[in-house]
Amino acid sequence: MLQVHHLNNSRSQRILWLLEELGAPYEIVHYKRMSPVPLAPPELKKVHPLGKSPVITDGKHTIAESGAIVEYILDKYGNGRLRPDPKSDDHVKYIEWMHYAEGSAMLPLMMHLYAGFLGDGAAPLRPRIDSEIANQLSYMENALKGRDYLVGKGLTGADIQVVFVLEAANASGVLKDYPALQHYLEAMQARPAYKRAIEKGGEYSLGSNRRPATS
Ligand SMILES: N[C@@H](CCC(=O)N[C@@H](CS)C(=O)NCC(=O)O)C(=O)O
Repeated sequence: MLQVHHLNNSRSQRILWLLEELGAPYEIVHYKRMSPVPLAPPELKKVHPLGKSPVITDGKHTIAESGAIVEYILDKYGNGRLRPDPKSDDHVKYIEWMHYAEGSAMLPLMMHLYAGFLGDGAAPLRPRIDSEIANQLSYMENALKGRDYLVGKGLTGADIQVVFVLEAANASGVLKDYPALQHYLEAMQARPAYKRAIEKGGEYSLGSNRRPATS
């Protein structure tokens, strides 16, 4: 059976949510962030050399990187659900959002997190980080204004990718000025499958990762 190697307070919450939306069978193998520095425990490196989460194992496959995992699961268990028809224009937009979440949107938020550890020493970096966060959040805010989903008229894997970004932004306190993003995030978090995934995954509080040398 498909196993999700799930780290508390992490991106692997996405994968649990996806599997709950699909009603696909899976098992969770739990890993707990270490203390006082909340990195992943070394056991995760036995599953995949990067030692990060999410990682899934399914038969002969071990797959890291959440976007790749979402696509693999949709290919194998989706039966056409949660992504647009591959021949449609929406599919082109879907691919763009899928890659955008980790490829562009997360970077300034991670820089914000790390800069926070440096205190005043990070002052020269702040304007660049803040303007890039505003650039990314404004882009998503405009895309979601008046819409329930990023692409088409229903949930897709791209929403699942982007929602983690917004949760990270929220935990950093930078989502206040973006009403469409807040509304979208609340609607996603109210979905029954999202809530089931939270119950099964256990602790999920991204604010608790805000200590030195974590990701
Ligand atoms: N781009 C990767 C990022 C994976 C990643 O950095 N995961 C974090 C959790 S959100 C992690 O495992 N951090 C623990 C560590 O680095 O020790 C993905 O989307 O899967």
